[in-house]
Amino acid sequence: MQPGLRYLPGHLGAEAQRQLVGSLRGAVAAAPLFTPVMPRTGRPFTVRMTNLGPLGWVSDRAGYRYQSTHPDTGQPWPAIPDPLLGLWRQVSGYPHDPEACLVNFYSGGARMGLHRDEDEEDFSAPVVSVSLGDTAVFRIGGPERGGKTETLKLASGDVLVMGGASRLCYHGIDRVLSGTSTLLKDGGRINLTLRRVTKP
Ligand code: MD3
Ligand code: FE
Repeated sequence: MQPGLRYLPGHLGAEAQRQLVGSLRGAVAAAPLFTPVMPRTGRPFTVRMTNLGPLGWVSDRAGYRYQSTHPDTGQPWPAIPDPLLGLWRQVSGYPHDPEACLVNFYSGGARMGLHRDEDEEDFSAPVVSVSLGDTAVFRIGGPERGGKTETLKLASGDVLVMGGASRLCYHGIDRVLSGTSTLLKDGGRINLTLRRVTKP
């Protein structure tokens, strides 16, 4: 495993997972999932997204960026729920709160190609990820494209902390294994990534 990557399988118990899904339902009602498109080409992502917190990550023909409002409603993103702030304070080892929580929703055949998270200014903060719902096949490589990669299955309640050298590693989601969890009524997978965007 990459230095700086911490895998916490089953970190969230069933009740904590259900509570999170409950807060996400309210948030998604206020800030609906949108389908981002690739810069320049306009090709749609297979993953739908929304955000929580003062800043949210968006992608459209103009590029990737963080912004304070939802691209369709123009409204500020809903707040990051307290239990997620508590998780960040517990596992991040970083002395400031996150500014963004990207919510990725994977249904059926959704996937995410290999990429690096590099739109943030502060790479000294880790990215903290929470998986909910169906199990995903997660792929992680090194800091260069085209290097050797390995896979890890991410199940509901698993937490990953990507700090240190792992923070700038290539990673993606190969596929989601449908029917592996009953947490979400209609199946699928939610991934939450808590991020620090600006330098404090
Ligand atoms: C490793 N999300 O939102 S989470 C993303 O499951 C993203 O939705 C995937 O990649 C998902 O950008 C993977 C795990 C993850 C997140 C950020 C990382 C792994 C990472 C940053 C650096 C290295
Ligand atoms: Fe990523």
